[in-house]
Amino acid sequence: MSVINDAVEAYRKQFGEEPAGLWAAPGRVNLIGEHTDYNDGFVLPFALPQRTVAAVSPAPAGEWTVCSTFTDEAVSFGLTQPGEVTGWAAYVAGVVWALAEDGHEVPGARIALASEVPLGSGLSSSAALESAVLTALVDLGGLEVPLDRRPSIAQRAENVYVGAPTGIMDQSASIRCQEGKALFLDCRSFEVDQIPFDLAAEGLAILVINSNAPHQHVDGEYGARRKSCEEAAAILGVPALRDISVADLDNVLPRLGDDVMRRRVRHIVTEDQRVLDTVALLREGRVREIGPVLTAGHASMRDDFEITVDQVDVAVEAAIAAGALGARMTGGGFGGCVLALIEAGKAQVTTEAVEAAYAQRGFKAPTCWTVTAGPGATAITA
Ligand code: GAF
Repeated sequence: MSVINDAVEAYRKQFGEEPAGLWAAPGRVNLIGEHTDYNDGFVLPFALPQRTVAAVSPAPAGEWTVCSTFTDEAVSFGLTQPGEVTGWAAYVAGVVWALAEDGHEVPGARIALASEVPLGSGLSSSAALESAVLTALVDLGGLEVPLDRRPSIAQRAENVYVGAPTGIMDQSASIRCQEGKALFLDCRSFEVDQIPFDLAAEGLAILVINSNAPHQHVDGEYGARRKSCEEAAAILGVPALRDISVADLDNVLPRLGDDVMRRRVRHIVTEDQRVLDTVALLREGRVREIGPVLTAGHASMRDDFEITVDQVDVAVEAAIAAGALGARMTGGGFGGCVLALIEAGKAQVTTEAVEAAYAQRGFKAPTCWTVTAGPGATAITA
C-alpha cells in the first residue's frame, strides 16, 4: 500500500486537502517481441505488480498542477504545445495536450504522483506515469475514450510532446494488460488476445534482474534502430518489416546492400516469429518450452540488433548457467533489465549466481525480484 500512501501524502503536502480520487498504472515486462512494435509487428508484454499512482482532484478549467515524490518542485501549466513544459512534467503536460488534440475537453486537475516502478530501467516507468494520468483525466472528466484508443494518445504524448520516438507497446501494456495474463498485441491492428500466464501453476517463476546499468531512450540509438528498419522496409517495398516472413529472408536479405541493415531486418523478422511461437506454446500449455525461444531472442538482440550491453549479457549467461530455462533482456535495451524463466524455488540461487558474476567483473550489483502478471491501469477504490 505504500506507493498509494506516498501519493496521498504528496497530495496533502502540496495542496493541503484530500485528493478526490486515486488511479494507478503499472510498468511492464516484455516477455518477447523487442523493437517489433514500431515495425507493425507483435509483442507479448505483461504488467508488473509495480505501479505509478496518481492522487488527483479537479481544478478550474485549463489549469493543471502536478507534483511528485521524485522531485521537489511542483509544476503548473495551462494548455501548452510540445516543448513548452520540459523535464518530468512534460509527460503529464503531454498527456493533457494529446487528449485535447484528440478532441476532448480535458478537465483541469491537481495531481500528485508516486511510483514504485524503477525509473530508467527499461520497465516502462514513463508509460506508467502517462497511463495513470491519462486514466485519471478520462475518468475525472467523464471523457469518452475507448480503451483501445488510449495507448495511441499516451504514445503521442511521448512521441510528439516529450520527443521520444517509441512504439505503442509500453502504453498498451500499461493500459490494456490484465492480471494473470500476457498481452498478445498486434501493433498494426491493435487487436489483443489475453494469454493466460500463470507460471506458479507450472512450478515456474519470472525473475527480473535489473542490471543497474544506465538505460536511455531519448539518445540516438533507439531512433537509429527505428530509422534503419524504416529504410529497410522502404527498400524492400513493404509498408513495414512485419510484412516480411522468416521464409522470405533468404530472398530478401541479399537485396539490402548493407550488412548492418541485413542484421537489423533479421532480428525484427525472427523476433516476430518468436512472439508467435511463444504464444502458440503458451496456448498449448507447453510453458517450459518457451525458455529456449526467450534465449534465442536475447542472442538476436545481442548479435543482430546490437542493443545489449555487457551487464545484461552477463546476467543472461549467469542465469542460464544457474539453471534458468531461458533468459533475455527486456525493453528497449542499452542497459535495463533481464528476465529469467526459472523453477519457482530457484530465485535465490539464480540471484546469487548473477550477483557473483557481477562482482567478479566489477559491475555495480544487480537488483533481482520475482514478478507475476498484474492488472492494467485502473481507478483505485477504497
Ligand atoms: C521501448 C519502447 F518504448 C517500446 O515502444 C518498444 O519499442 C521497446 O522499447 C522495445 O521493444 O520500451
